[in-house]
Amino acid sequence: MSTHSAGGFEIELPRTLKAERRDDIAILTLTRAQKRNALDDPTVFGIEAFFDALPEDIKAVVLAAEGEHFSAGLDLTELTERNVVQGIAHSRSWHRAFDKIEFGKVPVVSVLHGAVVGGGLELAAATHIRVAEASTYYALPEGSRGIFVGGGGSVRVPRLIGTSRMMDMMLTGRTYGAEEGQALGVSHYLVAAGAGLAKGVELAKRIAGNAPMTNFAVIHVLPRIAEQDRASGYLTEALISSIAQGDDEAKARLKAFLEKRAPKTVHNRH
Ligand code: 1HE
Repeated sequence: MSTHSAGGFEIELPRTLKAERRDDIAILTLTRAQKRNALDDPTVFGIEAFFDALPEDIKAVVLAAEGEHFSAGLDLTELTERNVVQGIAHSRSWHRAFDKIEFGKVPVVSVLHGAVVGGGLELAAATHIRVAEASTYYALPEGSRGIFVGGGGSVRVPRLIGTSRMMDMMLTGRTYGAEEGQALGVSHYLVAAGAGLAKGVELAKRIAGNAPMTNFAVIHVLPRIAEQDRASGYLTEALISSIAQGDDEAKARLKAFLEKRAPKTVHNRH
């Protein structure tokens, strides 16, 4: 694997990835446009290494992609060589890498455009906030390729759009466009062509300004509560809300509001 050092980060990345620092946020970009950002092993391992090694002073990450498409999914040239045991190990390596995003150190905003298909959708689904440009479309072509999702898609995508819609996508090759994806809740923000990165950075900066404890609770605790029974959920909520309140940062922010030094919660247009 040919590697290069990465935009001020103490890590070697494969040529298919680029990292950049902007104050307290990082931008990780897929740079394999000539292969439509197909995800080969070095790229997936690079994503894992990047999120593993994220420095403490980075408070949010933007995941973007060069070229016309966010990602064409799994690199299909790698697929023909694997036996069953290797296939399981490969799928588990994607789970490990994408878990580093979903249950990592900081919130991750993905910026989508063009094809967000197969493993590309699995990758996007592991991020916390999705910004879609108008060119975005979503597909799960695994059905037509004779395979199955292996990057956590069967766990994450039904949580976004429901099992029945995912079945339709996989069985019939149904695709969803950017507006449909927005209506279904795949993306949180729908923006014009070319406007995704600026929006993603704006959102990441806002997220980076939150108390770290709140960001931790939102990405680590909220999804766990959603999977608990009601009684356990209420208890977990009581524990984490009390922990968050007890943090000095929360006390300072509440004091600032009560002393009229903090912004009010008004409706903001997106
Ligand atoms: C690839 C891949 C790939 C492109 N693996 N090489 N994913 C898919 O089934 C989607 C497959 N890709 C496509 O349908 C199309 O490439 C796109 C609609 C995304 C873009 O079309 P287009 O016309 O812009 O590009 P292209 O001419 O098809 O591709 C350009 C190059 O990228 C070409 O290589 P070249 O050497 O001939 O220039 C393509 O072969 C290459 N390329 N996509 C490898 N996916 C953990 S399990 C997850 C399971 C999945 O993700 S299955 C879904 C796989």
